Amino acid sequence: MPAVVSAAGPAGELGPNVFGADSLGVAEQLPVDDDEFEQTPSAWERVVEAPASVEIRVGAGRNGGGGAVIIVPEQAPVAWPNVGQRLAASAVRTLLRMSAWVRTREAADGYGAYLAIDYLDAAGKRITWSQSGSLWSTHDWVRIEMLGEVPPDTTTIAIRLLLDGHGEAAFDDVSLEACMRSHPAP
Ligand SMILES: [Ca+2]
Repeated sequence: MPAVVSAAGPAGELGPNVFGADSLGVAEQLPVDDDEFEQTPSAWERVVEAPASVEIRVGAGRNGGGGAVIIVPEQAPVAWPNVGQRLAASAVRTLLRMSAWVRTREAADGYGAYLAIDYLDAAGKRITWSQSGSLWSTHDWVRIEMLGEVPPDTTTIAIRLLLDGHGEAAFDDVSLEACMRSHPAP
């Protein structure tokens, strides 16, 4: 008789401590200014060097509304043009969940379009960062989500929507949540 191997793995591993939505605890929505890119002037900071461009404009978003669009022409260096904004940091070890809708057109030559959170100390120096998976080539609107954890000494975070590469990426409907741990940090 061949040994029977369960595709689900040892049953003993499927206990209450399996990582997943249940382990994130209660999520609290954090305020993101102009999260739908519909305000003028917008609270978003644009970080870009010509000939790349970052614009917040009507028609660039979902359903014809406002959105942020990053365009990097072929002759521009591959860098990290982005729209971002700073917020006071949640407590150390808080899990953050950020999401946004993203669309790309012929994104290539780099990591692609993605989301990131920078963790900054009191002097404004970046301690580290978290980033999402990326989208490239040409894709219609898709929601990208990422998780990050606030490291020690963080006083400010900066959320960013980026395009590393050539091509075009548009972003809309940004959400940021703090997920309270069910167990206190040691
Ligand atoms: Ca919008």
